[in-house]
Parts: sequence; structure tokens; C-alpha cells
Amino acid sequence: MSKDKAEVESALLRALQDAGIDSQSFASDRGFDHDVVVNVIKSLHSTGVDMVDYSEEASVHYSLTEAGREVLERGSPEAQVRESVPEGEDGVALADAKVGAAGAVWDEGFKFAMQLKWIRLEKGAAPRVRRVEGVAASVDPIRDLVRSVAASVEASTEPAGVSDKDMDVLVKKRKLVQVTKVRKYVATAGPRWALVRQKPATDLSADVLEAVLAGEVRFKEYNFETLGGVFKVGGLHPLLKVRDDFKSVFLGMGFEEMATNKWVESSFWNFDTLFQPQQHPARDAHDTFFLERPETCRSLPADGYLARVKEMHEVGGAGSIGYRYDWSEDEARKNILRTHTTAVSSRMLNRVAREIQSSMAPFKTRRFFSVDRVFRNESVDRTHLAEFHQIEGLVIGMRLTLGDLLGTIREFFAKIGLRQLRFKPTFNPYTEPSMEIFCFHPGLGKWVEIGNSGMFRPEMLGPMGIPKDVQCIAWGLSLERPTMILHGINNIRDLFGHKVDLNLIETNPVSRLLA
Ligand code: FB9
Repeated sequence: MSKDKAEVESALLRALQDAGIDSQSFASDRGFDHDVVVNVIKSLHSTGVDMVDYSEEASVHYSLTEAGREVLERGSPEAQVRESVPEGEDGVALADAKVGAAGAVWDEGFKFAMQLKWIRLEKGAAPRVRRVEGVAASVDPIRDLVRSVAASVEASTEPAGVSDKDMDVLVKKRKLVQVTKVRKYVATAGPRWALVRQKPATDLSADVLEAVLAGEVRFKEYNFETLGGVFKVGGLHPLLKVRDDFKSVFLGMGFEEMATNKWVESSFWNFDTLFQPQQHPARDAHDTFFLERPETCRSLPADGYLARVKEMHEVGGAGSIGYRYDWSEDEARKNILRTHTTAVSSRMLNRVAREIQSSMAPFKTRRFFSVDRVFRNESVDRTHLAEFHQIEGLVIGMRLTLGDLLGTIREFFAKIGLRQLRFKPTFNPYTEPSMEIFCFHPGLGKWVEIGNSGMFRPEMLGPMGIPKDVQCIAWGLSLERPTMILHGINNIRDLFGHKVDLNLIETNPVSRLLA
């Protein structure tokens, strides 16, 4: 505490021993800064141990203007005019009086002196001014009330015995006194007043507890209104928050998360196992990022699966006529950045097929999901970059139908509040039937495409060895689109990339899909 503040506090606590104080008088009597006095009063009150009580009052302070000081020094203009008129019948010529001792204040003083009947004017060819003698008690000697009020104001900022009406004239009409509105604090000793500040107890120890029980100390009151500290900490990127929400939805529906840490994938898993022909335009360098190093994948399956995939592409099987072309293993070995997480789904399904074949137990439905980055060598625009996060869900089970796919999709999107859905037939190389998913977005007031879906083809599941009565339904969407809509972001560069506004990443209340 600064010396001034400590001195004020000590003087204040001593003063309160005898009586209450008002901050204005206390400060002016002791030459303290009024703001410091007020701070000390409030600080003692907020110690939480009732040392000092106070109330706040609005009051008015009067002080003399420059003209008021002139009056205090020389008397009011009317008194000066009266004094400038000589005693006796002759008085003085008006013309002489105007330039006499009261010349500087003649106009104002003459008017008031006439009103007070301190002087009288004898008109004529040569007007003269005479004193009025002995007519009223105020006249001889005159009682210069204006000067006496000025003296009262000089003596106290709140002069007693001056009527509001008189003060109003001096303030508004004659501009001899000015008014300052001030707030004053009337302080009194609280129930736990002491000459020295009492610190409330904030720690809990045996000694403190003993002192509290003895009534010597009190615990500091909890302040439930106080705000917690704002800590500048890192924040989750909105995409990751929405990713968490979708993961929660999947986990809540009994889905297991697939491992998605292979961003570099072989064309075999990304395309061939999905029955996507090697001439498909999506496999062209204009749509896919091919790696230079390592250009090819060395570890393709050696358990006959590759041969079955090759056969399915070339001659078909399981009711399919295949694509009737010479399937190239070299093409399949080309390394790429995966273009969809369906490559991950394909690896997982192949593993499930191995489990089915190696287990005698009846097959139980399995549910898997993935959320991770995928890469497309496409032209970028306001809403598309060369990469995005794909969300994919799949269910593999006995005799699943399109109805199961529709129902699962409805259940999934309902959990993020999208219930008004429509399905539109479409084509995917690896699913049949396939459907685009639309929802009517109340916020946007229009139908929005929210994903794609389908039943994996037998040409995909067959070479894996998945039994014919086991089907697999799947759907996918992106992470960026819902996140951009949630944040009202129109340009994906405001969400993802080096131009992102970091404030978006810190505290942003909007960024959850789920309540
Ligand atoms: O996410 C997409 N749209 C979307 C999703 C949610 C959403 O929520 C808002 C709160 C309301 C809003 C919009 N789409 C898919 C549709 C379009 O945005 C589309 O223009 C962009 N698509 C991406 C691919 O485009 C290069 C989104 C991405 C996409 C498309 C298809 C799949 C996954 C992602 C798939 C699949 C699939 C199909 C069958 C079997 C397995 C996977």
C-alpha cells in the first residue's frame, strides 16, 4: 500500500473511533486526496470483515468564480457604487460618477444599488446621484449581503444559511459562484471496526480455525460473482471440434474407429480393390496425386487376394462380367495420396473377411467409421482445396438391405439435427445402388447435398472372400462443409490453411455441432 494510502487509512480508522466521517470534509480538513480517501473506505469495506460501513451521497460544492473573488476583495458592484457617491445632499454628477472609483463596475452596480435604494438619481439637464441615508437598517452602514455570501462560499464548499434562491441568483444571474456536483461517502465504524486493517482468513489451518471460533478473525466471503481468469491458451481448430462431434455420434451408435494413418496408399487399395477400373478418369494424374518416391508399393497382399482382384477386373465372377481388360499389377502398385477413406474401409473389410474365414462363430454385424484427410488433384476454388477431411461410416452384416442403409443414414444425420432428408440415385464405381443424400437446411432455407452412399458391390466384396449373404452399406460426407455452414464461412481458406484468422481458432462458442 502506498504511504499516502496507509496514512489515510490510519487517520480514517482513528477518526471512525469517535464518529462517522464524510469523505469530502475528511479529505479537505486533512489535506488528503479525496479519491484516495474513497478508495480506502471501499477497500476497508470490501475486506469482508465488516470493519467499515459506508453510504454514498450526491452533494453539491460551491466555489467563487473570478468575479466572485473580486467581490470578496472589493465588495459587490452595488456596494462599490454606493461607496463612490459622496455623503450629503450634493451627491455627484452622474457623468463624473461613471468614470469614478466604481467606473469599472458602474453599469451592474448602479442597477443593483438603485434596486436596493442605496442611491437615488435626480434627473435633469445635469443628472446627479445622491446617497440614500438612514432609510433602512441595511443601508447605513450598508450590509453587502453579496460580499458576505462570497465570504461564506470562500470559507466552505457547502456554506450554511444561504437560501437556495439567493444562491441561484449568484450562480446563474451574477456568475459570482460556480457549482460542482460531487459524490461523497459517509463512513461509519462497522461491527468489526479496529484501528488496524483486519485481514480475513483465506487459508484453513488449526490456528485460523481457533481464531475464527474465538470471534477474532472471520473467513473471507466467497465472491461467486467474480469472473474466472481469462487464460490465453491454445484452442482446438473448429474442424477438430466438429470431428469430435461426429466421432461422438459414431461411437454413440456403436461404431469402431478405423486406423487412418496411411495418407500414402497404393492404387491397389485405393482403386483396384474397390473394383474401380484402371482406365477410370479418377485414376488420372489430373485427379490424383501420384508419388515420385517411393513410386511403387512393394507390399501388396500375397495370399491370393491380388489374383482374385485381377480376375474380377479382367473376367468378372460372382455374377459379374468384369471390365474385360488386361489388369496391370504395375498400375496397381503406383503409390498415391489416398483420394478417399474408402481405401481404409477396403483394408478393414478385407481384414473382417479374414476373421470370418478363420472363425467358426456365427458372423456378427460390425460397424466402422473413419474421419481423416484425403487428397484430390482437382482445381481449387472458394469451397474446394486439393484436400479435405472425409467422414465415412460402414456397416457389414448378414442380409443388409438398402432399407438398412436409408435407416442408418437417417439415424446418423438426425443426431446432428438434420431430419428432412431426400435420396437421389447416383453412380459410384464401388457401390450399387448408390445415392446422393440431401437435406433441407432450415438455416439456409434450401436443400443442401450432405453426402453420398451405397452398398459395396459383390465385385468388391467377392475377391475378399466375404460370404454372399453378408452385405456392406456405407456412406460418406466431408468435415469442411458442415463446419463452414456452422460458422457461416463462405471461403474454405478462412477455415483451413495459412490465412486462417487465429481468433477463429481460439474461443468460438459456435463451433460445436452437438449441444
Ligand atoms: O459433405 C458434404 N456436404 C455436407 C455435409 C454435411 C453438411 O452438414 C451441414 C450442417 C448442414 C453440409 C454439407 N458433401 C460431400 C456434399 C457436397 O458438399 C459436395 O460438394 C462435396 N463432397 C465432397 C467430395 O467432393 C470432392 C462432400 C465430400 C464427399 C463426397 C462423397 C463422399 C465423401 C465426401 C463419399 C462417399 C461414400 C459413398 C459410398 C460409400 C462410401 C463412401
